Amino acid sequence: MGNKRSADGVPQAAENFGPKRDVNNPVRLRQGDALVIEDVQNDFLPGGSLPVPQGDAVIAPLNRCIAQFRERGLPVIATRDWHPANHCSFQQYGGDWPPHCVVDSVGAEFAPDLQLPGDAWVIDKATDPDREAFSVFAVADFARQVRSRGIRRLFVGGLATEYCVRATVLDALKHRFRVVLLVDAVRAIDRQSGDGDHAIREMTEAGAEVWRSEDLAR
Ligand code: VGL
Ligand code: ZN
Repeated sequence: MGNKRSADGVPQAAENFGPKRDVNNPVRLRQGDALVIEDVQNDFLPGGSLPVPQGDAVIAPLNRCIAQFRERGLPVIATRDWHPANHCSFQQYGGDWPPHCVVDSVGAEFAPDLQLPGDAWVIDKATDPDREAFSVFAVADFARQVRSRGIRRLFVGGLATEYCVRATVLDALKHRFRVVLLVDAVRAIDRQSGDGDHAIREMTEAGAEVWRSEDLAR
């Protein structure tokens, strides 16, 4: 038994913790906004080595967001889980996971259907064999670089809700960025039923706003 889902598979917590959606009051993108796409890589999709259930469902909403950010000349940041073959998070090296997203493998490539712009800012993380790093803020200098580009608000989607998305969102808030969680553009591994919804609750309690991709003003 999985936990409860709305018909379109969007995490149930979205209904409980999201804003009261008002079609007359959509989120307006502005200077200082950036889109952050977490780890939409083949290994996290159905058929990959660490598949997130319905992981491929994030691609369509993310493509809509990419188009909107592009139209306004706003930056798109895409992260990659980018592990050496002997990474400590792999079971054979004492970690929790099957090997996944190994540097330069097909599994580590971005999903082919993800319409990343040519000038997307690609950030590799968890590249050190001895250190797990879910958050993109674990990458040296990331916060300073983002801030130096005038970015103050991050719209975050991708995989997986309770690992990389959660860690990145909580770190972003600690670094005093505003954060919008794109709730229809995330999916959870849910090793324990409810992990994803619990993570959404933690993110909102820490100060993230929750919106859906279609709530971005046209
Ligand atoms: C992730 C588990 C292991 C993630 C990465 O991107 O959320 N999860 N490595
Ligand atoms: Zn990983």
